[in-house]
Amino acid sequence: MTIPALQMGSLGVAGEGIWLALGTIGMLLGMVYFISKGWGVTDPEEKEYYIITILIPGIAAASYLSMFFGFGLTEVELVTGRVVDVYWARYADWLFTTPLLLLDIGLLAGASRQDIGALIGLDAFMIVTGLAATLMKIPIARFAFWTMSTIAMIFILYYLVAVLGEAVAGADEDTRSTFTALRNVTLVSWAVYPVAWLVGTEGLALVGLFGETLIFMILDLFAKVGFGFILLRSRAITGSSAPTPSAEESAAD
Ligand code: RET
Repeated sequence: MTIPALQMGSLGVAGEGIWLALGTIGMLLGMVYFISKGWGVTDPEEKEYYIITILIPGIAAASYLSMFFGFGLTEVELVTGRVVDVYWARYADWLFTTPLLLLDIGLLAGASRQDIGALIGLDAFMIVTGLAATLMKIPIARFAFWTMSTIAMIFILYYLVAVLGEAVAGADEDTRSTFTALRNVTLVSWAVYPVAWLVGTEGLALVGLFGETLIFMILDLFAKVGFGFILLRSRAITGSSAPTPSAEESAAD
């Protein structure tokens, strides 16, 4: 006897359930690692980074689990008759986690509230227009919204380099090098998302749901857990950026 819900949960539509399961586990492991690393941190500024960075894989784990159980999945029937399987839960995940990633990097760079606000506003616009692209029934409308979303993404990436790059210029060496590493992870991983959408089932369907789910899982783990690893291992987040006296200096006092 087969239980449809379980079978669906374990396999997905095209066997992609395996990637959703791995995505859930990867996010949970990342979250548990970040929690254990942050346990006992008392410095308020450092705590803030931990809270944001723990939430990111936590939200993603919930989204991946819902997709694994087939809850975050819907079908869109295009006017052409093609039926697209859409994991909408990703967009719910991204709507919350991408602003948190930008908040982390903005705080690290010492960006102004206005600049962080502008980045987050653009980001919400990118995700919502991306979701619109995904749910539209008319192919040309899908590509029009994809283009809008991609333009918003290009602005975000430009902002990261130009505006945040300028904000971080006066910071200490640890902060600057951590910022550069996080910025590069973000530039590289984010830029692949619209391409994955375009070649995947939502776009030109050159890659099936199985391959596309794998690509998104790798990107999500890199952009969230890889990002968190770099940030939380850095000395840039410990306390204020004022240098702490070295052991010899304190002993000499
Ligand atoms: C979509 C489709 C439409 C065009 C663009 C997209 C961009 C998505 C991005 C997602 C980033 C997600 C991250 C998740 C967490 O780790 C919506 C796929 C531009 C950039 C970083």
